Amino acid sequence: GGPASLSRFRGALVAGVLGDCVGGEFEGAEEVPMERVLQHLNSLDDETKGNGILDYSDDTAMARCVVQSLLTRTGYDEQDMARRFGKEFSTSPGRGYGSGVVQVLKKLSAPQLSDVYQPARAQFNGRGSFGNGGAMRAAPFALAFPDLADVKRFAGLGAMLTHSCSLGYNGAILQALAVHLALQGALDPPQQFINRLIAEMEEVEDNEVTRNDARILKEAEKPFCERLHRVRDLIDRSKVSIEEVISELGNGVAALHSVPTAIFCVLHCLQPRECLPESYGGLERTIAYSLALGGDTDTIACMAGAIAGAHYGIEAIPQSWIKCCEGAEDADVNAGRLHALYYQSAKGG
Ligand code: R7I
Ligand code: MG
Ligand code: MG
Repeated sequence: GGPASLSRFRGALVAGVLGDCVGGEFEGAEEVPMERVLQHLNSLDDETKGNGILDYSDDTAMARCVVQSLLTRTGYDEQDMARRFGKEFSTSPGRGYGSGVVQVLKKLSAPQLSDVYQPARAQFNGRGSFGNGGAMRAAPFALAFPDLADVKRFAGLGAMLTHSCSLGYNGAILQALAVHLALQGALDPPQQFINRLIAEMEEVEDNEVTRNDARILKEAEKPFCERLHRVRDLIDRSKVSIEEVISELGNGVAALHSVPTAIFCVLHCLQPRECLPESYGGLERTIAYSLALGGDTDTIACMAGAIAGAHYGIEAIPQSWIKCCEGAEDADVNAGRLHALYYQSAKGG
């Protein structure tokens, strides 16, 4: 479809859910041979397996809260979104949440809470979390707001409800930016796409808070920009091993070690790759490749899936995969609603 077509909205929201659901199998695994990844993905096509459903995890549970809040409030409402996170956690605490964020979510479900950003600020001795929990649920912000400045502002604020460290919420901004640009059809050529992301993140990371967090955590002055330069170097090379990707970009639970990685997965898989079946299209390649990195596979595949889905559109997603994943059909319906909200906002209404 063309820029910001319904197909791209549906692709983004549905492929994010798929990445989470199929990635759950390997979360935390140190080494995942591609053979095992392909076996896992092939089993989704196997009707005789009795239509086993793969459950979604916290990534999708929280993204659903973001979607519902943006739709119900027709925009960003911090009180409403915080309340939904708290309620979702108290209803289904077993979705695999990060060990720290659980404390925040318990506090967010308390009805007398007035400053909804306060619980997040109390995390990790007052420094706030740099986990990827803000980034994993950032895609819907790109689907609700047509204006780039709004996407950045609200993706950041929405992440701060649980992640008050700049290395956490800036990762959410980067993920939302990537989905926003992919939705416009700006993912290809990849060099240009990365340059756009770097230019935007130069601005996002140009402040005292970010510099201070980076200093304390012994990272580069603009940590996400530095990682994006590494992504650019890696996509320039004809051959890159999985080990190199992991050592250069990471595959861990920190936003800094997973959002640039997810972006790399999408760009690397724009072309056919030797290690992946010829029958796979770009979206299938992206999901498979993300899982083969190991580590935080559900979250990296979820974020890469959302970006790739925005680029390729819903038609690129195998029906059999959609049928196997909890929440995928819901995501498809909600993508249509976000599409309507996006165009309502675009008209200034
Ligand atoms: O970021 P968060 O919501 O976790 C998301 C991850 C995804 O992979 C999901 O799929 C799920 O599995 O969890 O949860 P947090 O607890 O805020 O952060 C995740 C982890 O990052 C923490 O449990 C810590 O191990 C680590 N972490 C930190 N460690 C030290 N100092 C995050 N921030 C810090 C920190 O400041
Ligand atoms: Mg998860
Ligand atoms: Mg995860």
